Amino acid sequence: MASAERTQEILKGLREAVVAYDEEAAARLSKAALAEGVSAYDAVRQGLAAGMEKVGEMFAKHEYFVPEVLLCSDALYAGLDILRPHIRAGDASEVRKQIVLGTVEGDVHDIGKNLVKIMFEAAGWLVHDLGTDVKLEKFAEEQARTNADIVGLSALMTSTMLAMPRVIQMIKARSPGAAVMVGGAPLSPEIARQYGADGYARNAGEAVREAVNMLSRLGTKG
Ligand code: B12
Repeated sequence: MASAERTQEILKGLREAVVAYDEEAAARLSKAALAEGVSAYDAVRQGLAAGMEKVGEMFAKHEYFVPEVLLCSDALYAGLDILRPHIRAGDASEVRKQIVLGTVEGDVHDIGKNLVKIMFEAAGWLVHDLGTDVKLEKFAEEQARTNADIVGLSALMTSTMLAMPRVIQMIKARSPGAAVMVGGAPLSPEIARQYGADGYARNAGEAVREAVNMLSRLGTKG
């Protein structure tokens, strides 16, 4: 069992490895976490995911650009692949929640959607990723098939985001209890409300927190 100081050292190292897009260090420290008895869940949440949140902030401040963000996510995945099999159900209330995620029809932008996916996976959620250019009815079908708690819709264009209200209606008609969250650069909290979405998050760093808040606000699940 690692001492408190050693645990903090490993968690800090994991955060720094993601920010420095150092895949080798992320993998090495993830193995060290397991070998020394640091909880895999803490290593993901307080290590890798916290590092990725920092990367999101750096992206927002134009300190990092898309290529760096992608390299950081490679480092995050290098660690996540090692730690994920060791996360035990019940480690946290978020574990085993499910989200259907995709970019709406006509839109092929997926860098942001993939970052959102990473953050949910890092928090232990099961993500059903439908990819990009997703046929509108597919979101409701997949939600009904999986009984996912949330459907997350992404759009990066002012033209494609216009389909969101229809998608939300289709989901609600089929499963009134399912919550819908929207995101993407042209969206805003006001547009999300107008569209009938239950939640909105500005970036991947805020998405999981907002999803958890949304579910407890709605009181349907979670
Ligand atoms: C990279 C990029 C591309 C790449 C996409 C590669 C890929 N695999 O994604 C390529 C080259 C393919 C591309 C193509 C096109 N693009 Co483009 N593209 C961009 C660019 C430069 C960056 C987008 C990006 O990845 N940002 C980085 C990520 C991290 O940020 P993000 O996507 O906003 O995601 C964050 C949040 O929005 C949020 N989020 C995102 N989704 C979700 C979902 C949920 C549920 C939640 C909670 C949160 C959330 O969290 C994310 C992470 O923090 C933008 C310009 C810009 N600065 O935004 C233009 C841009 C989006 N593209 C644009 C256009 C017009 C096009 C094309 C039509 C160009 C053309 N003429 O061919 C095609 C469209 C093809 C299509 N049918 O979709 C326009 C859209 C204009 C508009 N307002 O409608 C933009 C804004 C450029 C511009 N200024 O004109 N593009």
